[in-house]
Formats: sequence, C-alpha cells, structure tokens
Amino acid sequence: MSPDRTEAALRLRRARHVVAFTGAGISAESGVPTFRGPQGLWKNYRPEDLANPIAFERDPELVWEWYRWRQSIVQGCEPNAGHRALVDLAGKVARTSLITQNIDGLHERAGSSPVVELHGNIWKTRCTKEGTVRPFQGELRCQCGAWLRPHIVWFGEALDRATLEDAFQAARTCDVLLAVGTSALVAPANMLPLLARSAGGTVIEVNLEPTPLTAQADFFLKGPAGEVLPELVRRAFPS
Ligand code: BV8
Repeated sequence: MSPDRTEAALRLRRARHVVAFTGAGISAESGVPTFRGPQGLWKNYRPEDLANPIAFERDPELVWEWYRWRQSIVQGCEPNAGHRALVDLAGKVARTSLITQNIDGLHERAGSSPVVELHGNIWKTRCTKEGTVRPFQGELRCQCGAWLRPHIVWFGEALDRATLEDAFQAARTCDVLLAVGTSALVAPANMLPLLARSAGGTVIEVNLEPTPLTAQADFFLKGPAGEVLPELVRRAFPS
C-alpha cells in the first residue's frame, strides 16, 4: 500500500469523529449514472432543462418523465462495496456522520443510518401546495389536487437550512472527512471539505480523477470507491 494510503488509514484509525461526504461517484459501481461523466445523466439533458423549478412549472410531465426514468435505473441497482465499507466504518469509529449529495437512497439500503441527504431523495414526493412529504407511490397529484413534485433540491433552490447547518457543524467538528466520488462542483455542498480542513480536520479524497478539491485535500486516493474504501477500512482496522 502506498505511504499515502498507510498514513490515511492511520488518520482514520485515530479519528473519534469521521464525516463521510459522498457524491454520485460512490453509486457509479452500482450502475447509477453520474452527472458529469461520459455516461453522465446530464449528457442527455441540460440541468436547466429539467432539474429546476421553472422547468417543473412549465412542464411537470416532462420533469416527472425524467425522474421516473431515473427511478427505474436506481430500482435495478444494489449498494456496492463502497457503500458497505462506510457501514463497516460506522461500526468501528466512535462517531460517524454520513452526508450525501445523492438522491438514490443506496446508503440507506446498504444499512447506513442516519443518512443526511443534502439534495433530497428520488423516492420521496412533496405536495406543491401543502408541502407534505411522503414516499412516492406512483401518483403525481396530491389528494388536494395540486401537483406532487420530487422531494429533491433543484438548482437555484435553497437546501433545507437545518440540514445544511447540521452538515456544516459535523464538518467543522470532525477529525477526518472522507470526500468520496464527488466532482466538488456543486455549492453549497462542496463547502464541507473546506470547512473540515479549516477547522483542522484531515480531508481524504477518493476519486477516479483529481477534482477542484484535490489541491486542498490532505490525501488523494485515486481509484474506484468500491475498491479504495474497503481497503482503507481494512487497513485502518485490521482486526
Ligand atoms: C443554491 C438534485 C442558493 C437534482 C442536485 C456558479 C458558481 C458556483 C455556484 C453556482 C453558480 N451558479 C449557480 C450556483 C449554485 C448551484 C451550483 O452549485 N451550481 C454548480 C453546477 C455550478 N447550486 C445550487 O443551485 C444549489 N442551491 O445554491 O441555492 C439559494 C439560497 C437561498 C435561496 C435560494 C437559492 C442547489 C444544488 C443542488 C442541485 N441538485 N441534485 C437531481 O439529482 O436531479 S446537484 C447534483 O450534483 C446531484 O445531487 C449530485 O450529487 C451533485 C453533485 O455532483 P456529484 O455528486 O459530485 O456528481 P458528479 O457526476 O458531478 O461527479 C461524480 C464524481 O465521481 C466525479 O468526480 C467522478 O470522477 C467520480 N467517480 C465516478 N465514478 C467513480 C468516482 N469516484 C470514485 N469511484 C468511482 N467508481
């Protein structure tokens, strides 16, 4: 194992509080398309076309068609070794906070709990009139007659304030922040690693390629999350 990986494993072993901050890359090996890769979701559509409130206002059916298509992809996907490694890690560290940008629900299906979903969940809907959040059950209209929308944070929409503050607080107080499978392009989520670093935490990035975060990270572990994370956890907690 490279000295970097050995040292990163040592930091993880010593940590009392670890934040796992994940993006679409951790679900890639499960078959969920990422946003900004050659197979990227946005390849077929531009975010401004679909993942924003104006697009929904203009054509709710089209937006729902896109999300139903994405649900059908996620439905056929299983959590992978990367998701499971974070479940293992949670059993070995005094405190872990799992904060994801993903909306696919795979961390929960892997057994992680609680999971902070910064951008919502593709399996939940919200009534556009009453604001009630409930599991998706196939209907696109609320009993009150108003449209149901995906309970997802679209571009240009604010994240839930309390959720974001909790996430920021976790980043500020952790000893290690693992940034896994994120291009670190989307704000304000991409502030988490920087908050951890400025508060003296160690930032370990796991990605196939460098990102705008890499220069700020203490460790850049290049490789697929489904291989790097299990190896890192095994190395940190050999017993
Ligand atoms: C807000 C839900 C304010 C929708 C999503 C100009 C500059 C800076 C910021 C802005 C700007 N213009 C606008 C903004 C703000 C904007 C933003 O950040 N835009 C970016 C694109 C520039 N942000 C917002 O609009 C946010 N809201 O700012 O509100 C406000 C305040 C008050 C009042 C009103 C408004 C809302 C952002 C949330 C948008 N919703 N998702 C949906 O999913 O349909 S974001 C979307 O991107 C997903 O959630 C995704 O998770 C997220 C981030 O992407 P990643 O997860 O990082 O995925 P990506 O494909 O990009 O990268 C994958 C990575 O994995 C790659 O690095 C790849 O190398 C790696 N990888 C691939 N395979 C593997 C792997 N790594 C390891 N192993 C592998 N096997």
